[in-house]
Amino acid sequence: MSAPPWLDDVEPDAIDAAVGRIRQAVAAGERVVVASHVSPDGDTLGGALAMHLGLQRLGVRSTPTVGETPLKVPAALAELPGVPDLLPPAALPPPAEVDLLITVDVASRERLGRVTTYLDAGVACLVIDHHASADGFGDLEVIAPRAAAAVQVVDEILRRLDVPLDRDLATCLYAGLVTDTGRFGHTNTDGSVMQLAGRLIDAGAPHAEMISRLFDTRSLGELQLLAVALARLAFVPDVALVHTHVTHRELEEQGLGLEALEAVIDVVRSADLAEVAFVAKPAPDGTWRGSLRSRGRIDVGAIATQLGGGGHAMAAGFSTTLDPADVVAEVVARLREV
Ligand SMILES: [Mn+2]
Repeated sequence: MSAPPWLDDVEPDAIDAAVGRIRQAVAAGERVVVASHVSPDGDTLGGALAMHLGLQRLGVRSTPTVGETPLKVPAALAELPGVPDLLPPAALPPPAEVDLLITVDVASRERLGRVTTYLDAGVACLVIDHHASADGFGDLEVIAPRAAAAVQVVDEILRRLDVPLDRDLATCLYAGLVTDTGRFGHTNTDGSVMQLAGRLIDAGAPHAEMISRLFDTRSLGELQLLAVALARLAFVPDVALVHTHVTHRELEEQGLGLEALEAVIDVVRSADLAEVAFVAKPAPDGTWRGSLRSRGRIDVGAIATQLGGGGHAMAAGFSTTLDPADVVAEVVARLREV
């Protein structure tokens, strides 16, 4: 098997150093905490749980966590192996008893939530990530900006540690791979992604079941919210913009959080005539967050930047105090200048 292309952009010694540090943890009987970022998704949770289970296979005392209280695991990820081992921040061992913190898919210190207490106390930290914007809070870092998912890096490290790929590990890693590639639909899906997917399915990752749970399962409330958003859907033909919004009250009525609006954006952006999709999401403080998606012809990152936000060419966002009708007018004005 040839080396995956994303390895080209990783500091040459970084993976060896990470593997060496974990071997040291094994040899010295160290205590390790493995952390996901707050509001965990499939990549950070799948990657952290795979690392945790891998460490356990090596005989390391490992504890996985998410630095928020209450610790909420999305329903679609609740069945992942290792989830029962997750400890909330209050139940974690004190810094003096922890030798190493490993973070997975955590691009910035604040995304660690309450786990930052370990950093503040000077606990050694190994960062495993694939964000180009990673802010360098670790003592040792393996950052792979061209990897589609952090789980690819976790897999590489576990492989070099000779941890056998079993069904549980494969299931966790697969959750990250399908999440961050949009079930292999995003442009970050390359041969190395598909090769890893093949290995994970061969090792027992329940492919169809996971896709169904992660992408094709919605609560009734989420569907009702979608109905509200779609009833309000509007189209601006000259700039090929589809847009809608959902109010804070409508979210509350369904007992849903802002993350439920990701599904709304995914459906709205599928409109065949749309080059750009825009959804205004109500922030808890009464302001709005604008989410922009492009089909590829228009750089929505540039538009979001003009409006005080940022992001990528295909997906971007910004915050605003304008109400949805006014913010749509702003977006349309910017699109007319493109
Ligand atoms: Mn990720």
